[in-house]
Amino acid sequence: AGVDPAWLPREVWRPLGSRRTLVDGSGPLVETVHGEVAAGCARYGGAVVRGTRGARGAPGVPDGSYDLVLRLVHHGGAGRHTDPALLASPGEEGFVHERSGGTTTVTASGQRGLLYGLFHVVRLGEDAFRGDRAPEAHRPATELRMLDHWDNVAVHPVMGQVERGYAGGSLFWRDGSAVADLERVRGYGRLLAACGINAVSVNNVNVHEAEAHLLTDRVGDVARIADALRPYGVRTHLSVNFASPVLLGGPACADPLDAAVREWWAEAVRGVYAAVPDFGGFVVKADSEGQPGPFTYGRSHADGANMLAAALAPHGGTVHWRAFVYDHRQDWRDRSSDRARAAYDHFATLDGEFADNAVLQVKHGPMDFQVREPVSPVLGALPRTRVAVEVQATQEYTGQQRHVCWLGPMWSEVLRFRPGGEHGSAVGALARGGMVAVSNVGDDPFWTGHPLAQANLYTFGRLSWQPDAEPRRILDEWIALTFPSAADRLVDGLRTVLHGSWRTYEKYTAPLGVGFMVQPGHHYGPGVDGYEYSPWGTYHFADRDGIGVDRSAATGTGYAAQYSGPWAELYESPGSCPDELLLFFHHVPYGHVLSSGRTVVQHIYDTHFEGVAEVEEARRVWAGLADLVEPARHARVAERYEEQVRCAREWRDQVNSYFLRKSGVADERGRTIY
Ligand code: GCW
Repeated sequence: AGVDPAWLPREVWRPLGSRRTLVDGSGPLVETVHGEVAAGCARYGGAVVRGTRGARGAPGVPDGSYDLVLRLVHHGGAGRHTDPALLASPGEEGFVHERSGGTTTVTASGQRGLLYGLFHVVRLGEDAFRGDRAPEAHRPATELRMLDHWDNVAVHPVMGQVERGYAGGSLFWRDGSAVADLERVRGYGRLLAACGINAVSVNNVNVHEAEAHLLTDRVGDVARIADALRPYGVRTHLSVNFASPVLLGGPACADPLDAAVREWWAEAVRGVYAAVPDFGGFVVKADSEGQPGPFTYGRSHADGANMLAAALAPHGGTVHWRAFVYDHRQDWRDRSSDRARAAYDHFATLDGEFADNAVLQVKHGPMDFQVREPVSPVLGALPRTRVAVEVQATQEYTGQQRHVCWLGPMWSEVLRFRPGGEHGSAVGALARGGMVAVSNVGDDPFWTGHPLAQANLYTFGRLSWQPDAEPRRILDEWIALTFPSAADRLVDGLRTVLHGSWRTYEKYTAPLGVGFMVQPGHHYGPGVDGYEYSPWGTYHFADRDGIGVDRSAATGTGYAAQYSGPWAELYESPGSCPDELLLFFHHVPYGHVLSSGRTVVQHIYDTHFEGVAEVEEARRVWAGLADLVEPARHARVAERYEEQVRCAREWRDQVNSYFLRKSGVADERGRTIY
């Protein structure tokens, strides 16, 4: 009650709910499917029949008397497909969808497959019940499609309850334990299943004192959450502290090669599986930003990951080991060290050393979720390692869910990038370890704070299922589900305000890939020199003559040489480096002419004026949709546009004034710069 239905408003059930459906098969997720169909039918007058034979319909009733058949076929069971390979191919999570003789059929050999098949029919709406359709197999590109929550159980004095959370408190934790009423958690699982996500990590990767106990004496809390997510095929994972043995009263060290430490972890994992039989595994941030790790004991990150992998393996669990390892106590005076190099320098040489159930979880860019970064060279550098791509749905650096910033196009660019050049595989195919997003969800009634930020969560889910999908098609799907029977004017308006919003955000913030320039600590709003003399390794090096970081091999930090294929060469020279990444790779004078024909400083002025104008225009378009959107949702977005316009102007004026003062170069068009 009081919670936004997001992309599953009741009307989306009308086509299915007004028809006759057979749900055939048995198992807990088949019960979920049946429950969903029954609820739809109760609303819209259809009927659902329950079969449990796993083949050939309910006793005595031919399939043809149903509009929809949702069937779980057991391995080796009798299917009605002429081509058994087609039926076998979808795997545990896939399904086959077809339509003939007035009956739509979804067949799956795994229960999750049936659930995803159901939501496929929901997405198709009336189209699912029209014409004929030859059998199509649908299956996810990768078996792990995960959201990481940076939620603290205890409210952290600096970071609050959800680190980098912009949607209220935690969905899972309240007053120091798992929330008493798990209805919303269950509803979350349902939304996730409807966009293809099958795993959630329920606590922050910075594992503080209270949260460390989730692994042992507090595992009952984790089990309650897992019980709520399980009916929707979502497995629960936990972030753990590498020094857990020490913190939780085990051996006095956490050396991954120490027998007593290994036995401590094996025992802890046995306890977790006793409470959560389908537990997914661990997420680990080690030797990063103050978190403990194997370096303390002179061990490698493969040693660390493999110890946890060994403890998890007998139970079928996976360890997600994050590659976000860098020196956060850098000396800004030292121009030879480069944070961008760190992940590759630490991990590329470990290829082939990780256990089969260890996944290396790599941030999509080499720095930290900036609005524009090159794709991390790590993603193409470990062919013998299961690598997962990590993106950030929570908008830490992209407007903190006060600004509209639809990230579909950015994620799609990452997933389509081919690290080995045009003939090599895309990142979406190389990421055999899965796709992970830092969740943007909290206990906010709209789930994501900004109602339009729901589109990011949905888009991530669908891209994780199909990384080469066209993001605009996914956005249209989200619009159609979230705003059923929307007038064309509303559909057009939503497209207008969302499609270009990432590029708009890029225009009014840090230019040409240089990154950061945010207020230190909370990271909201402009702070051009906010991190310039800090230990965090995030510099732009602007002076009176120029700006940017020389990461070339010839004269800079050598980062560009971490790429293979044609990329190393392309990024090496300012002449061939794409404009949007120029300042990431090169330090150039303000008068340097971009391939667009504009100078760097004029580009900065122009884009900042344009960016603000685009936000003002989006605010106007949104205001014009007031008659077509429910008042509460409209008002929430409208209010956030006020803040976005204010903040974008602040960005424009600070960035433009900064560069005018540094460079002394006037704006060609004589606009107001302070
Ligand atoms: O983006 C940075 C954030 C930290 C975060 C870290 C990480 C959880 O500023 O708050 O810590 O990344 O990814 O581990």
